[in-house]
Amino acid sequence: PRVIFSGIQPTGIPHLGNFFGALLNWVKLQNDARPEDKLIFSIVGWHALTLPQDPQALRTARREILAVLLAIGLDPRRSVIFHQDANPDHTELAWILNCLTPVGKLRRMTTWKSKLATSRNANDESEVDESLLNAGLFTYPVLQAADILAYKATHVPVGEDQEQHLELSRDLADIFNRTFKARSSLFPLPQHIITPSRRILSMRDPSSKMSKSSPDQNSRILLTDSMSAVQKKIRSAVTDSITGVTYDPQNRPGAANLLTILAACTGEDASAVAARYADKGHGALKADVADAVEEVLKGPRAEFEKLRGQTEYLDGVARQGAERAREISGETLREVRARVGLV
Ligand code: AQP
Repeated sequence: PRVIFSGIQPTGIPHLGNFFGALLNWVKLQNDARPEDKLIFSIVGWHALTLPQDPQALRTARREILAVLLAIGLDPRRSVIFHQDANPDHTELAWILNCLTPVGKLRRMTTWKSKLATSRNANDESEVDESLLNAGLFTYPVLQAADILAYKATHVPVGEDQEQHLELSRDLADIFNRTFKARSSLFPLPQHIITPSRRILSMRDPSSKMSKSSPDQNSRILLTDSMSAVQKKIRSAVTDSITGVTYDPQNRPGAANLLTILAACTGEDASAVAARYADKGHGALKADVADAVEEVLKGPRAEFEKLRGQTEYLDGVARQGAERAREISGETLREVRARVGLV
């Protein structure tokens, strides 16, 4: 049987990028799973802390994101849905894995390198300055490995950008298995399930991805946005001044992004969608994208509105999810402690 694990950070309400890049696939995996498969989905609060978070905003995001996960169709009777920060097994395992992780491996992570590249010495701009970055950001991939290995996950649905982190999870599983040999290996090596959809870009700046934490509200379409907000954001999406519509992500990223979104909504291929708009303008494309997005969002939005005020129900789902998560990870951690010599 498969054990599927994935996570999302409570850094704000999920947007269309999160939906097509991750969440929609979680729901599909859940609905297509065999009865013996385990599905574990985590809201990873400890990961969010690697960047500065306003405590009040974090509290709200934590609750709202749970409501969004339920609203899009994750079912707490079928999937374990829980807050990472309600299960200390993750941090305990992360510590043990930290002690097996070569620093050099973490320095080679592209996510770390790109953070480093933007962190410049105030006196000498040509020099990167590590002292401006926190250690959590550096060991983030180890915590991610702990998230996965605590449940002995076999399959992890992630975007291509996360492939290197998953590779590290496999390495750490292998290092642990070899360092603490017993009759059998403790950890299976987790495989990825690459999410089929393309990356969704910012509506305001198509050179960057759509992101929860961009300061520009109009750059992202939230899963809970009203119909008029969706229409407004799509109408004002940055495209180009070339006549006609073609799918050319390299030279026309804004228009390509709209085609990607439309294709994701209808389950088609972006170039096939583009062919239908060859003789039309951006205006017609935008109107259809807005309609298609509305069609996708209206169900989840209504469900979210219903759920968001049901604090007791949401707290109950979170509590039960954490209990079920701890049952599974608790078993792993007992084995880990025994192998390491901490009993
Ligand atoms: N623009 C995107 N297009 C496709 N997939 C995306 N994901 C994020 N942005 C896009 C996928 O969403 C999942 C959950 O992501 P996360 O919570 O770990 O956040 P992130 O990847 O760092 O990006 P966000 O959601 O925009 O948040 P912030 O701004 O806080 O960094 C992942 O599977 C991710 O690939």
